[in-house]
Amino acid sequence: MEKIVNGKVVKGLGGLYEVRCFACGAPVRFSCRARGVFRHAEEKVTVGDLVRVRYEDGDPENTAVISELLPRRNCLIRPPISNLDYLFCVIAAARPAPVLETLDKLLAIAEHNRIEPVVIVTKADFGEEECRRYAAIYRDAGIPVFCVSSEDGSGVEELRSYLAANVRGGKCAAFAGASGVGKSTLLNTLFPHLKLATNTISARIERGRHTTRHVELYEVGDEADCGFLADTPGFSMLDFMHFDFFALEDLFDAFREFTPYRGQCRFSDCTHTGEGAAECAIARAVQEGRIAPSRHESYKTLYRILKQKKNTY
Ligand SMILES: Nc1nc2c(ncn2[C@@H]2O[C@H](COP(=O)(O)OP(=O)(O)OP(=O)(O)O)[C@@H](O)[C@H]2O)c(=O)[nH]1
Ligand SMILES: [Mg+2]
Ligand SMILES: [Zn+2]
Repeated sequence: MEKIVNGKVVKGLGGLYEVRCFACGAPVRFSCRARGVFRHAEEKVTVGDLVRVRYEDGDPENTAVISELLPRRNCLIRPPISNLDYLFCVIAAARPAPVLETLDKLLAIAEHNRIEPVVIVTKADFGEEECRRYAAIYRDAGIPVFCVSSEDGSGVEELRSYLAANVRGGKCAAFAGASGVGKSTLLNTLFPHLKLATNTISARIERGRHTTRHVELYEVGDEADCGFLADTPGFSMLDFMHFDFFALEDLFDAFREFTPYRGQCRFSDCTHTGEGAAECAIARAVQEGRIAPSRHESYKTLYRILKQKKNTY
């Protein structure tokens, strides 16, 4: 007899998906392919997707297929994952040196998709001073920040408590950021049973070696009330010119600390890209230390790219 159950895609490699099912009997995880209807790009099954799995009772191993993709709340391009509640944006205090512009782009993508952003500064043992400086920028912006070290364990318990309180009850989160910042190492520190592969960073270029190659969701917390947490491959840039993360019109709202100043500039069509504190409430806030200069720089860079894109296409 044919059966249909709902599940969550926790891994996808070479067209083979692992689906964790909720309301099913004996088999809790299915390994299956998607039915032909999903061949269109926009219909491609992604880790984090909620799907329906169809199988023949008695032979689920050989007959299970993903027969339907259920509506998504959000779907990111980089890292490729759907239905996120939290995005943990990971930078290292040093080695590799953080690129705040890339971090700000990632945070903006999370905001735009209504995913709660959290910043993690790893390798605190490499520089407490740097840690504090980066943490201040994001805390002042109203984003939760954790400074941790997998080397000496500092900050790990605090992050573990945050995860236990928030990433539960089916909630879904991902660690994202540049290669070598220590995403997999930190997941291993928090959840030793995961035993994820990690690698040293290149001494010559002080960058990671792209050790993690696929997105995978792991069940964390109490079994009866678990959440899902993904490790993802590192990336070095977010190309707003060639990927449609969001449009120029969405930019302002993607910087949460800007929104209290909405409508307070002298001209209603202010682009907030100038330095004139008399005209622009954002420029004034930067000058008076209420918005971090680096955040305004990232905004201006994104403004330029999205404006050029709008004029080109
Ligand atoms: N000193 C120090 N080293 C760390 C810390 N966390 C990670 N590392 C080291 O950083 C290197 C890279 O760590 P990974 O966990 O593989 O980095 P990743 O972010 O998963 O990298 P990709 O999978 O390539 O995206 C390893 O040599 C780790 O031992 C830390 O808190 N302190
Ligand atoms: Mg990794
Ligand atoms: Zn302005």
